[in-house]
Amino acid sequence: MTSVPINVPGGAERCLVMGVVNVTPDSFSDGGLWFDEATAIQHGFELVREGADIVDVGGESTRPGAARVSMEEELARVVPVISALSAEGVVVSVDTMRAEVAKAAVEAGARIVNDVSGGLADPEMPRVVAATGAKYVVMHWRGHSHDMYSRAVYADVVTEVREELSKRVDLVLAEGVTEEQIVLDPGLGFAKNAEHNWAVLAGLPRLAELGFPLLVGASRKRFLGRLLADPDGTPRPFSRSDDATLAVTALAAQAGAWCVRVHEVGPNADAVRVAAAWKRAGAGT
Ligand code: PMM
Repeated sequence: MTSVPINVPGGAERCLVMGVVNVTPDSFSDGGLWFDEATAIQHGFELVREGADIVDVGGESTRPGAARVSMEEELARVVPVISALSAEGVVVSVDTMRAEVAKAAVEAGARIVNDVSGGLADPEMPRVVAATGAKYVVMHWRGHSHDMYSRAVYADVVTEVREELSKRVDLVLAEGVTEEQIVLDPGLGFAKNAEHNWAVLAGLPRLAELGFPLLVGASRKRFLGRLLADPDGTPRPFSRSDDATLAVTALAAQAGAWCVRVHEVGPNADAVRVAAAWKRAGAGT
């Protein structure tokens, strides 16, 4: 397969929307909801109807503290869902850190490999992605979920994320991935506390200077719940942080993000259209 740009109607003018289907029993905000194969497939189609340009299918939770699943289990969770969605023309990405899962997913029709470890968890990943020609989301990551907060130490988070992503880019290019395949993601919440996440969002233009499209995954993350905490300090539950996600989406789109990864697709699809209309009007003045 050769490298294909993700050709989505309107994609050139607006930020894309990636809807999440976590085929897991334990993801942070939606664990267990789409664990059953048929329900996961149905949910994927529903996200497309709501306006998702891409459906991200994952079989391993990356929530803080999560334990890893076996490769066999991960394959069994994601491959049938990816096959069913891809067969109907849905642009699917696979959320995996394993090269073998990525390979099977692309064979099943996935066109994007979303590797939250940016190739660090499985050294085979860049070579495998290079051979498939799929788009490759390289996320900033410092280690597995069980102890990632101990790595949330930065003198200057934006500079360090930028440098570490740049090193990952050099490595994946050396393994045969092409520049056209690469999308970068600052990895909100991955080895980052709330303050780091806000700094990274404010620093998106500096990350964009690396010259690659940017994906932003803020949806329902804890730093939003912390921002909106009750006066007694109780964080807002993720189930009531979708409006805050929308605000991040609009601002990220305005800052030039290529794509936002979200759980609640409909309102976010509206938000990226609002941001695009605003930008178009600005370009005409
Ligand atoms: N976040 C999660 C999972 N996969 N992929 C990318 N590229 N970026 C992210 O920020 C990201 C991701 C964790 O979120 P979830 O468990 O709530 O889906």
